[in-house]
Amino acid sequence: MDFQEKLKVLRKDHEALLRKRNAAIYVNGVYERYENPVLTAAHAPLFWRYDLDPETNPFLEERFGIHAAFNSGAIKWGDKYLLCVRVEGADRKSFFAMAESPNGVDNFRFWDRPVTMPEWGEPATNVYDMRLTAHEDGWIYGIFCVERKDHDAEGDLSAATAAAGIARTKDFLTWERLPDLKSASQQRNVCLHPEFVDGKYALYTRPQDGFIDAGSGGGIGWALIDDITAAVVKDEKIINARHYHTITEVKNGEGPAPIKTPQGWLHLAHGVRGCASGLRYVLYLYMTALDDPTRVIAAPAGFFIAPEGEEYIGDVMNVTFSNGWIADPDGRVFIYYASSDTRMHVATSSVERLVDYCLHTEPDGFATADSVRRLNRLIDKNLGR
Ligand code: BGC
Ligand code: BMA
Repeated sequence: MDFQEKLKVLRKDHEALLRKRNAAIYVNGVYERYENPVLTAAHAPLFWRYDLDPETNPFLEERFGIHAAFNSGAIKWGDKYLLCVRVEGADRKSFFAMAESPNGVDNFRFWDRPVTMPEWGEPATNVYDMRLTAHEDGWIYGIFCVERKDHDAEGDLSAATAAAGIARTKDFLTWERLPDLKSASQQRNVCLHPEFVDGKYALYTRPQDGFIDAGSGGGIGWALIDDITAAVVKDEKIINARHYHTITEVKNGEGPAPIKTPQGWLHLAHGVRGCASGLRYVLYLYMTALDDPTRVIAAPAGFFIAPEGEEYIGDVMNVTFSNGWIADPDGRVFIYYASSDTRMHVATSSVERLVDYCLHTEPDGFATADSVRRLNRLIDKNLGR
């Protein structure tokens, strides 16, 4: 095949992938999964990957390898479902790129260019996992992890530091970069609460001892910020703690900004435990009070979404991670989650169903006997029906 014929085939296959319809799969009444991932590396435009000039690329080779499309922030923008995707190149650097869909479950397309994120301070080695928040101040904020080499750890090439980068936009094309969050500890999973609390900005944080270890960092934290253009964590309190022998034993972190419901703030988070095969990342839900977003009012036991089938497999195995969801005005909820640091999926539900799940799934009793008691209560109710 000559260059032009090969290119025609590539374009045809790419277009077919982008237009592929997605169908819901029944899971457990709480949410639906979908047949296909919503975004993969293969969705990246051909003009990002190939030099399309036969003079300079006679073999039609890829010149810029795209390796993964995962951990995406999400927001409804007019009638479009927008994702701010963590795209990772073959060179292990990730960057942000916007993608949009007309219906939230398929036909996602990347915008022509990735986000050019202005730098702040020492240029980042890597950026990832943006949480988008439409704040009541009128801006859309993106808070993301900024990774830089740890210059204090001489000789250790993997030593890094994680800080929360803060940027804001009104159109997702131009971003105003604000100073990174100042915090006594490293921060990887920071998310802005959508409303002012006591007249201040409020952040979900995740204090940690080192780059990887949460260590004494007890869980998901909360901090009030006087000035978002010079954000400093002064007091940080843990609102959602980690526990021994649960899905959050090693680490946990807030996902996207919580959804406001009549019964309370609905939160999506990830929990991590360690096992022989490495770290296992699963997703869970909890709720906090409307009049005090730091007071937990529901904490259903166990995971809400965990890897299944091909989701187990990828660059970093056994991971489901989410930093984006969208609640439509009609109550439908689109939960965007990534599997194994490789691809994006969607699960759908409704505010009503998710709140019902939170309020009627019993909390963890932290011991096996309690689990059996809970199970027997359900069996008592059901037997003879
Ligand atoms: C990776 C992240 C990961 C972090 C901690 C970073 O270098 O890019 O995906 O969460 O390390 O393991
Ligand atoms: C983390 C996250 C994600 C990633 C996960 C698994 O610490 O911040 O970027 O999905 O590790 O590698």
